[in-house]
Amino acid sequence: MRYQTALSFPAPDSVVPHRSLILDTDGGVDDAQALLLLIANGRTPDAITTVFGNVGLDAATRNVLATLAVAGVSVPVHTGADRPLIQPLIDARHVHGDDGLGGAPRPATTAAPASGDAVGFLRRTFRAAAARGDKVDILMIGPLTNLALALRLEPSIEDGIGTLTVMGGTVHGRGNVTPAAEFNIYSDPEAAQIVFSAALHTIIVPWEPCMTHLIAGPEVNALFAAAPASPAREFSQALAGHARGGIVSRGHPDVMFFVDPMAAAVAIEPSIIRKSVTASVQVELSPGITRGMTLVDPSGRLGSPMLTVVEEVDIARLTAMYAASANYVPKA
Ligand SMILES: [Ca+2]
Repeated sequence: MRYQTALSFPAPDSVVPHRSLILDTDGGVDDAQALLLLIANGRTPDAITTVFGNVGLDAATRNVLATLAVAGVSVPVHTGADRPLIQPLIDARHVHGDDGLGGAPRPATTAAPASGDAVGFLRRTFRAAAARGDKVDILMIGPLTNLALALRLEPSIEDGIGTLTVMGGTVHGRGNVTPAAEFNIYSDPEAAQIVFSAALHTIIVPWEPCMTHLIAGPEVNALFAAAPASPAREFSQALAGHARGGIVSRGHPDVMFFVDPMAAAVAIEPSIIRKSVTASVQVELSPGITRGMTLVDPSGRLGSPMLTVVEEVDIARLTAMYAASANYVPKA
């Protein structure tokens, strides 16, 4: 097995052509924000796979197709797993609203999914990349079920997978859905364990830094006030409004946390990472209060591949990348 022990960052964008990028998403509010950030910053995913998570699979797929329609871009969307590998389904509609987009205004028409076989699509794509000596990047911002299934069915696709960027888990053991576990991992711990055990170049954006990289509500207002009026602005502003409203309703100040958009920014511009730890990461699978917890081991004693766990990014650059999505005007 090839273990990744250090990150080598790509040269500036103008020099090296981008690798193809797949986005795997569970269709929540910050997933839509992440997709808009990718599009607005010139890295529209080449394909999208959907998964259950923040909402059910069908709603997640609808939300992705709606976001693409608002942004005026056409990307093939493959629907994937509708449930975890083993455990019962949980969701986060209490955070993302019943529709998963916090009631953001939807476009009148959307495209149809390209297929109902995300796992087959991932296998074919990575297999083909490996065969031509290439790699395809993947950004995962929901439960890791689709990639886990693909890796289990066809382990050799590891050779065609470029950088895997994951929003999920914790670095210091402070979760959100439980005191120990973060939602994306807790939603399918067995899947996460399979993915984190694979010999891949993996960057994890865990929960705790998502709580220290934020933008104040009035700054969000200023961004949108400066953006040209369009259905895209209205949609994006509604997503931000829902995210902020949820935070305020829990008794916190008016801020918006960068969660999935932070992982998206890291995926397309890893040079924004300011602080990270290189560590084995394994997932607690036992029943009980620590199920779904990510154990982060910089010593390497766990013996599994060393991953990069992000602790801090360039907040000014992250904010600028989000601002680009606030200012994004779909091409006619
Ligand atoms: Ca998500």
